[in-house]
Amino acid sequence: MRKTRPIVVVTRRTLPGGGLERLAEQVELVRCETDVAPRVDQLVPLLARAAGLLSLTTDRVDAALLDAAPHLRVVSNAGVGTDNLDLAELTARGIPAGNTPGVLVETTADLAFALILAASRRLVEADRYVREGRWTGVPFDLLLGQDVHRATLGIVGYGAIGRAVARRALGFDMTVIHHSRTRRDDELSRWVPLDELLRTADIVSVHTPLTPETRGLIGARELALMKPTAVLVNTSRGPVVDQAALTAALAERRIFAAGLDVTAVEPISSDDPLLRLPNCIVLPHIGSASLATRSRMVELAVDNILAGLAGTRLPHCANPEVYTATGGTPST
Ligand code: 8YV
Repeated sequence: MRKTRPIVVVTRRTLPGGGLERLAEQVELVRCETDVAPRVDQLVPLLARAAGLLSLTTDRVDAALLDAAPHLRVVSNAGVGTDNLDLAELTARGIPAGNTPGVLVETTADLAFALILAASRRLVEADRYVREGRWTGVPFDLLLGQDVHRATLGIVGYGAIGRAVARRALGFDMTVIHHSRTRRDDELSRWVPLDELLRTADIVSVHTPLTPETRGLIGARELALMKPTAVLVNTSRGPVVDQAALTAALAERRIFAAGLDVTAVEPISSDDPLLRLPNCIVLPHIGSASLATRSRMVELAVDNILAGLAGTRLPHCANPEVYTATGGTPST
């Protein structure tokens, strides 16, 4: 008789790459029939017998959801951010949670740099100008932007992605400064207090995870410290920046422009005032969205699921304390 396979719920119909096919060879895969985050009432009925949950960073995994999954042995997020997971609750229940650090660093840094260039040089506005048939002559002061080369780049949150952006900045002869919890200079960049960074930088790029300490880190006071010519780029999490304060600063031209891959609420409402501002670029959270990188993220998420089901340590565990808190035996 064939051994019953553990049930793993995946919160999407499909994910890029071959990871899910590999997973399906070893488990009973239950897919949510949706391409976007499922509603809780869609997800809950699937979880009753689930041993594993493969989630994305847009799926909230909290106590209420976990109550519906009494047999869960592992949660695996296909993403590096874990602010969608209640890690304390998972640890208390002895459930290890995986994430996918490393593989998306360079792809996300590419996008941050694309936003730095696009917002500084007004690329989206310029493209619209051409498409709207307004390119009928070339006024000398047409779409004047800010230079990126030799500018000062201020990186807020100096982890792997922040450092990858700093490396790219060297090719543009930029001066790089950063602010992070750890006060440490390196060969790429000098640590400075946040206020000094905001006053000095021509371009501010945000790369902190979302935590209680970083929520609203860039608010009205911080925006007021920035130069009127400054550009703000955020590819981390929307709530790190106070969006109402940013909207006001951009509308009143107190800073030059913003490039956002993330917003306070995702998806952003189509009538959000931010979308009416010509000096703001808004992307639909595509930082890690290259085919190769998203495929690798799924592969890592699958590795984490399989390790969790086998009762071995997850290759990338976001709550390693689960192994000590439960005396080395996470929930089985
Ligand atoms: C998301 C991200 O995973 O990894 C993260 O933390 O924010 C992204 O890479 C991606 O948008 C899929 O939800």
